[in-house]
Amino acid sequence: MTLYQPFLDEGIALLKQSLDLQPYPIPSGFETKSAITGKGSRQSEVLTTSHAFTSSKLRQIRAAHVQGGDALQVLNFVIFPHLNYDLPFFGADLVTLPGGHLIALDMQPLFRDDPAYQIQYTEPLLPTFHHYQQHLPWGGDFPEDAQSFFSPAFLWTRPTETEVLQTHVFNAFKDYLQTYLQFAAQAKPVTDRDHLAEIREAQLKYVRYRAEKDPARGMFKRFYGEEWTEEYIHGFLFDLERQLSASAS
Ligand code: DBV
Repeated sequence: MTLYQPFLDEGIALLKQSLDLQPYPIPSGFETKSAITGKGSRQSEVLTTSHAFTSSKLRQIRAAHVQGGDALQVLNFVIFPHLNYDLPFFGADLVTLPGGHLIALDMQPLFRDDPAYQIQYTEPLLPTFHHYQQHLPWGGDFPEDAQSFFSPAFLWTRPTETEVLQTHVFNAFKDYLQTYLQFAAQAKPVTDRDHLAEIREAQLKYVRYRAEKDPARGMFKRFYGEEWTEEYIHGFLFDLERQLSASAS
């Protein structure tokens, strides 16, 4: 069963409807990766596929899709805007492990504590958030140092019924992405030098945090080894620093 394939398909379809979508290069060796886990009759394949696009306002739209049977399904889907837009990040972390489902859905702000920014990029999402929160209760503890990266519309839940993923979580994913695409459609390029510097700083802070604390690191290392994993994290999943140093040299 590939629980999250419909999310990936629907996400890409929504992107295509509203963006001038182009392919974003995936470093070779990372488009698909497979490993066999377990022993004897319990052997199974864990397949990770990568998907990536770019548009005039969105620097990197990328997804990592891990498929390893009923008890191992992950879709991590993130949008990183170009550095001359003040758009938030779109982030979906849809995770199914032997212990259950874990869903994180948000538009992560560049400037969390700026009231004008909140009015522009968080408040419009709050009715959607409150609607889904009725069906998707707060998922409990999560890492303290991650809190400053999430918006007040952070949907964080641990559904116990798989059906909830196919209904409420699927609808929430579509609504969050659609709202994000409306923000992107309205966004105007930033030209102020100081503001551009702030955006760059906030983007770097975010990707550094996510690369350093990637909760999938342990899983990827077990399946595919340390070298592949670190290269995947820094060269594809959270590649901003690499991209900036490549364009500076
Ligand atoms: N998470 C990623 C990427 C993944 C991924 C790139 C490609 O950022 C998967 C895969 N997330 C993934 C897996 C787990 C989680 C958990 C496999 C389970 C780890 C485990 O239990 O072994 C949101 N994801 C989580 C958790 C959170 C998030 C809070 C629980 C982690 C914990 O309790 O330690 N999304 C994640 C996050 C940010 C975000 C931390 C920060 C800004 O956007």
